[in-house]
Amino acid sequence: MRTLALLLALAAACGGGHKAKDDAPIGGGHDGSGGGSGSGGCTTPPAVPVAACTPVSGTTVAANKIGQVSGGAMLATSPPNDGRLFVVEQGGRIRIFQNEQIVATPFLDISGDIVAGGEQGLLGLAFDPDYACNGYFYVWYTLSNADVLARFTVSSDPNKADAASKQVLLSIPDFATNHNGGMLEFGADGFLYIGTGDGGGGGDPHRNGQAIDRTAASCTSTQCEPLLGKILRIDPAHPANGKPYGIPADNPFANGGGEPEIFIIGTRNPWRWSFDRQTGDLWIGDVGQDVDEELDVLPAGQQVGKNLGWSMYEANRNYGNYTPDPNGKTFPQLVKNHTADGWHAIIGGQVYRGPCYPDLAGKYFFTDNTASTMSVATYSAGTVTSTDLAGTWPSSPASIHADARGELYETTTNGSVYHITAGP
Ligand SMILES: [Ca+2]
Ligand SMILES: [Ca+2]
Repeated sequence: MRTLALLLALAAACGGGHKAKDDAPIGGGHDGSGGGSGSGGCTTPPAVPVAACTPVSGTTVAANKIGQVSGGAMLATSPPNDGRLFVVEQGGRIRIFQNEQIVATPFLDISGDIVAGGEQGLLGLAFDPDYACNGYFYVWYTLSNADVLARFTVSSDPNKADAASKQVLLSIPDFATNHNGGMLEFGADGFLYIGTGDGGGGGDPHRNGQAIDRTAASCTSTQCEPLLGKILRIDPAHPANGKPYGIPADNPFANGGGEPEIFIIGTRNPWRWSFDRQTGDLWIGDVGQDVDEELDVLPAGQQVGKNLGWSMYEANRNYGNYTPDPNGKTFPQLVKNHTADGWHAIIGGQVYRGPCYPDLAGKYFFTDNTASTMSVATYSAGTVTSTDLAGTWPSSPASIHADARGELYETTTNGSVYHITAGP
């Protein structure tokens, strides 16, 4: 399975989050999320307006380091329309960059309340589509035996969260330290999407990837957990039926047949993924087992209930846990091989939709935790075309993700934060 270096490298890798609204299609009103269930009529301006930039032409890409945090930098993201960049430290703190300068005092510090190290820690962050009005943000972190989704609220100081405001929305039992998911993002529908890993160990020993129904005979072992190995979707703005969130009406099992939070089935460790803010297409980097890393693209309108195959398939290959049945499975758009390509843990990214480098528009940037490439892909008519850019790029990447504007930032497991830029 994976090398020690890889494990150390990224909790991300094997293991396995979201941000909220800032990922939603940009046209939607709140920086991302568009209009969904949560977005009422919030008209409060953001705490810090977004910085303007003079557009620069050209497609010569660079990674411009803007700063450093402590430990692993898991993700960079922003509240809707807000000029600040929030960086997730694996150890449990969230740091703010303003005008690409780090703010001395952490926004949040929950390092005493989580388990971090290896693939564990504070792994994901998403801001509510109505953050400017309600101050809600969502984090994903690990305990020794669970993966937790919690909501916090900002304090009266816009650069400080209220650490006492924590409300746990989900706590999913998890039997192993690796494969903990961690990407969170609000869609244009206003719902919160949550990526979970298969729990870990290796080879999906409890067959969580394909498990959908807790009461099914195939899921009666004590460590079968159908909410693992999935992308979940919930409605935090409308709690219902005794849960601190609602279930979107068109979730595949909203009316039975499986766990109602499930949205996409059969992921191994979808560590980093995002929506294209312009098209609504969902780009998922799902970390592979022994042979292949995979990139899945689910076009807008073709996402509900899709089954990405794990652990019946690793990418396009029969993994061996089941009699293979391609019926109803969605196979990857792009595969990177451990031997031929030197990829060992794909780091999903985001489609560039920012204002500063217009010639990058529509290009998806992604990488691999071991190969440390700068890879660029486009999607058209069901086909992904990709290339690895020449040059030396940041080592041990953990994420590539957008701020409120759609500018892309790369973070690494050694704590570096880079703005992806372009020029002639
Ligand atoms: Ca785990
Ligand atoms: Ca797959």
